[in-house]
Amino acid sequence: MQSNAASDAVPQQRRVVTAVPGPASVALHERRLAVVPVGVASTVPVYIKRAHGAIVVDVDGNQFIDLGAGIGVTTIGHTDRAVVDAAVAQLDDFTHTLFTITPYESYVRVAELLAEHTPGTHAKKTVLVNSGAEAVENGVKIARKHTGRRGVAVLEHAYHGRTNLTMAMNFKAAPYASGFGPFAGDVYHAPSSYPYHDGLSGADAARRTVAYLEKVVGAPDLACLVVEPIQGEGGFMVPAEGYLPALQEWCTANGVVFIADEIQCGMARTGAWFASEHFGLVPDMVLAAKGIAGGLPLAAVTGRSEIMDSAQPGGLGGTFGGNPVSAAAAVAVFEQIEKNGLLAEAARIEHTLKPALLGLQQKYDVIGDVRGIGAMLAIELVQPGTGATSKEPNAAVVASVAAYAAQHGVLLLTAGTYGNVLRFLPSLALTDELLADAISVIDDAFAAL
Ligand code: PLZ
Repeated sequence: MQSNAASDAVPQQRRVVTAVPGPASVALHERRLAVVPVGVASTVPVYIKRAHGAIVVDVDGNQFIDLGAGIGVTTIGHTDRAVVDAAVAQLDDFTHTLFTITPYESYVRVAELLAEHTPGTHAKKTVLVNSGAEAVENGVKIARKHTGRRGVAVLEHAYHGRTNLTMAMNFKAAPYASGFGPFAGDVYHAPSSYPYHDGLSGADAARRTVAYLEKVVGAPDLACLVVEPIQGEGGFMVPAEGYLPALQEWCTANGVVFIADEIQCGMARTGAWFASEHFGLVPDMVLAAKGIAGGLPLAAVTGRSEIMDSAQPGGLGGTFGGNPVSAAAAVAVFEQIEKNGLLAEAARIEHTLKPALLGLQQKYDVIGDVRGIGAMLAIELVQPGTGATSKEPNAAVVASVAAYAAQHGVLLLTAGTYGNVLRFLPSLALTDELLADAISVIDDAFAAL
């Protein structure tokens, strides 16, 4: 389908024509402050008018290179033509019936595609919901029903959402949970693998995690272990080799449902359909959201059929879950990844960006660690001179570099338990040319410190 959408006319170029934020953004921000609570904070208060590929354009006409993709959502690029066309066609047909009242094909197709593309060849079933947090909630709920157990284990530095249960599952109290209690019980935070800080082998880190689970909870009371194969908000930690397989093995041996929260690291982000593949994992359940529908709200819980079918008819669902427009967009996302070989684009981005970041690490001793896989890379910032020893967090540098980058037309996300990580989560549509331009801005940002 040919389209004349304005977004198609967005040149893939960085361009800063006003102060950032510009006057139109400042005016909108004033209106917003009067009617939107401060709890909803925006990292960069520039108001967006349109976006395409790896560029977003604000209301003042500034064009930003988007290295965040709305926290890993527009993975195949903003306003991907096939995704927009699929959504528009569905909007014309119908916008809602409620799958649990009168169903439609696209929901079923998304479930088929997830069964095909999540790790493992076993029979799988999928329930579609609205957000990542809701996928986590449903994964836990189904695991509890299946096992008849109550305990939920998560890892240190984890992030799982902002609902009541998921607030209890996050590692970081501030800002996610502070003052919002009481929280759900039976959630246990086990030590994780964070090679840059703990220096442990995968086997030793796994022994530590398992010892915690066995002593503090006990397998007979544990329904599930929820892990992000590569932690997102926590700071893109890639666990030591063998760590995750050892955890999965322990879960299998003890009847604990092993749930991979692939909400940030899944859907082609790391050059595999799901990051679990890099570690040889075949999770009992995979949670997907963010990148699955090109920016439309959709999330999924895909699991072994016998586990998923433990929930009674009527026990799963929700008014908007698996919305037909979102589901149609998701089918197009799967097709585009396949048709355009986008897994290779994630690898391309790693091959260009990782050496560049390692180059910056040689130049600036506040860059303590460079890590990640595919288009999910990060640098951890430490106090000058402590990188080889105490690795003291340096959140101030992260804030200045991100602010400098925004002022110069590059949107860069922060992360990390200590706020001292810069993460690179661009869309796979980011060209090498734009990437080189963004890196030069970031280099300048460090030089300007
Ligand atoms: N699990 C691994 O990364 C969402 C949070 C943005 P929702 N991460 C971005 C913010 O500040 O709210 C996330 C995640 C992992 C679960 C979630 C939750 O997904 O769609 O935001 O509910």
